[in-house]
Amino acid sequence: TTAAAAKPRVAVVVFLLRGKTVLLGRRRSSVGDSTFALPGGHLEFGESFEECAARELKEETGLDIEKEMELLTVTNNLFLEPPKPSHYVTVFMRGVAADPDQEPQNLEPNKCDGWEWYEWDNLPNPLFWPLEKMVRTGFSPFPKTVE
Ligand code: 8DG
Ligand code: MG
Ligand code: MG
Repeated sequence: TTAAAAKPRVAVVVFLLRGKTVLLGRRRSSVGDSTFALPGGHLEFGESFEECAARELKEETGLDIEKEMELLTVTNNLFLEPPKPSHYVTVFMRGVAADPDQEPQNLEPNKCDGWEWYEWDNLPNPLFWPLEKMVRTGFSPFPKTVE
């Protein structure tokens, strides 16, 4: 498909927080290969954002997430790189693991090198650029604390 014939798609990704850390994995994909990204994937027909986030997290890491999630932001991302230009409206959710002792598994090793917890002020490099762009503008997925 050419970029003009293709349609924008909706992706839902999730900041899974554990203490001061967030879950990231190094991508294996034609889009953003070898960069660190959040768990997530394509919104399926009829799904809520929360359902999609929970399903993708489970498929990719085996982890369960608390039902209460927040929608943090939405960004518009154009990936013009060949061979397959794509356009995603990416919905960023936030949630916490249902069981803090549950460890992530790399359930899709063809798509990811493995999942690790990273501190927000010590993130790995390079980040997947939609995420990098947010970090550079000062975005944080952690709830604001009252001074
Ligand atoms: P699926 O078949 O499981 O539905 O898809 P997937 O293989 O899990 O898709 P994905 O590439 O992980 O996510 C879909 C798109 O979401 C990805 O191509 C670009 C967009 N996206 C962002 N930021 C992030 C991010 O931090 N993580 C992930 N996984 N995708 C992201 O714009
Ligand atoms: Mg997926
Ligand atoms: Mg994915």
